[in-house]
Amino acid sequence: MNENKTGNSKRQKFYITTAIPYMNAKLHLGQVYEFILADVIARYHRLIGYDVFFLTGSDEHGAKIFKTAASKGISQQEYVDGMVGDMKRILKLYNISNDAFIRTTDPLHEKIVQDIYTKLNENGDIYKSTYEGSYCVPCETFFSDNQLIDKKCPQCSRDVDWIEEDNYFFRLSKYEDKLIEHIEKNPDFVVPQTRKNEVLGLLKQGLKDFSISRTTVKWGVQIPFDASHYSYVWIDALINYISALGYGSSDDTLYLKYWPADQHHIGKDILKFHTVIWPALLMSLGVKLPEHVVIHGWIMKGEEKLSKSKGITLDPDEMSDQYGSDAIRYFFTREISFGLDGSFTAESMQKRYNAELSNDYGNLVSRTIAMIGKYREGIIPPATSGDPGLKKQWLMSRENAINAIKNWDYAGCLISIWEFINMANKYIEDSRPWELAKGSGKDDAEKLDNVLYSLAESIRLATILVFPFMPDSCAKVYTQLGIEINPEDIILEEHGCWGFFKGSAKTGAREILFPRIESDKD
Ligand code: ME8
Repeated sequence: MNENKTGNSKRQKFYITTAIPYMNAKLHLGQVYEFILADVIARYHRLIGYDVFFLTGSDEHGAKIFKTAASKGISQQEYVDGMVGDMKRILKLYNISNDAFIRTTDPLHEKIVQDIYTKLNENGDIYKSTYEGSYCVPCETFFSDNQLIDKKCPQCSRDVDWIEEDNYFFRLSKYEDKLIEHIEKNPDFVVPQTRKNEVLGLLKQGLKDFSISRTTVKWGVQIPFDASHYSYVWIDALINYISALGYGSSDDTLYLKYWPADQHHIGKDILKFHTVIWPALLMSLGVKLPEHVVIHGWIMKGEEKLSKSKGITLDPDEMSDQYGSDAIRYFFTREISFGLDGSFTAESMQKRYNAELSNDYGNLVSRTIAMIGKYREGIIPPATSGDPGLKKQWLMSRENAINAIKNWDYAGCLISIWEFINMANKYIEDSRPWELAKGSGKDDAEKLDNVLYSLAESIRLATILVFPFMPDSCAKVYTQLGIEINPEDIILEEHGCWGFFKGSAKTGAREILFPRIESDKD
């Protein structure tokens, strides 16, 4: 965990979370997509000076995990420990910069879940009744008869279990009007807008109280006022967003500092849990609601939805081996309009990779470093006044990129950055440095200095904005420019001014950032 997090920073706080994936199988790229989306936003907020706390973690209880561990003949704890180790490895592989990692089997989390059950009970929001209905184990969700499709789960089309048991219920219906009021008064509570309308539609159909305990699934948090009941896995999981901050515990410094969450990032299948049930629980606890619940679309493989349990998967290791994790981060943020579903195909990946990464960005860096090597013995000229066109475009691209990211418009942000990158590419053609290099006059030498400095400065600046999307490659660009800075320490307001770089640096060894992908046909 970042040690500065409890310091007395005057910077504005920013708390961002992802959903916590079930630990019943290896992560697939749909879940990694969510980490990437949140990570880009977290990194952008650090860049523009916020005090960021970025949380992710693992959902480790429930029937699904219980059954998976049992089928492997190992203890549940042993099983989830292994799965969490693998998840952390993948987070690292994709450069996800989370500040903390919460596990729902952490004893402190379990204690906070119990305390919350006690509080909900004391508030009169829990009562005991008989539950009769269908339960889908892979989705960890209850369904009423009229929700089932051909007697199967409406989400994953699999068989459901019939459950008949005494359960504790949460008075969700009590919060219906308050939830509608909150969503109407805070039009950006649920984004994008289409999802907000979907939630309002759900709420206006009416809310039923729902079961929040189980007696049959014992792999979970024991209900403090009735030892024969265990928490419904979703209640346990949702609480992670505040338990990770120490809510209600003896050390709630992080909670006091960072709650309410600024952004919860989730996928569209778990919208109701985050925009209806979670806010209702918080209302019952008297806790502020998160600012935004940000809902992304679905990553598909061709026409098919990814699903660990159905074995349709894009494997994060294979994808990273094949393209590099930066290129994957770039592809999914550039390709998919935020909130919509998107499909991965090798063809579309190759097209973007070769055109935008290899040609536009990679070649700009490689040509510039080569020219500095050839014409100035590898020394970037000292700062000049710089090209006015590039300077102007930088200011525009910078502003547009930041505005886009504030509206979750990842593709728009990258388009603005690429406008600048492509202007720098055009500037090479227009300013014809190879001809200036042939001239023998002082004027030509000065012009060439100006061109080479302007290009190096443009690359440095563009790279500041590219960094949240592709952290590995940006570190390599700085090394090639001979700039000794940890990109994590860059603050846009200070480092993002044209002329901040004083030049005169010795460039590092040239390295191809994105080697072209040659297709079989080439
Ligand atoms: O739902 N494309 O866990 P999970 C895009 N444990 N996003 C996808 C996706 C896909 N193909 N498949 C899954 C759970 N996701 C709960 C969360 S939070 C308190 C508890 C997203 O492993 C999904 O929408 O099924 C969710 O946001 C996240 O990955 C984890 O999904």
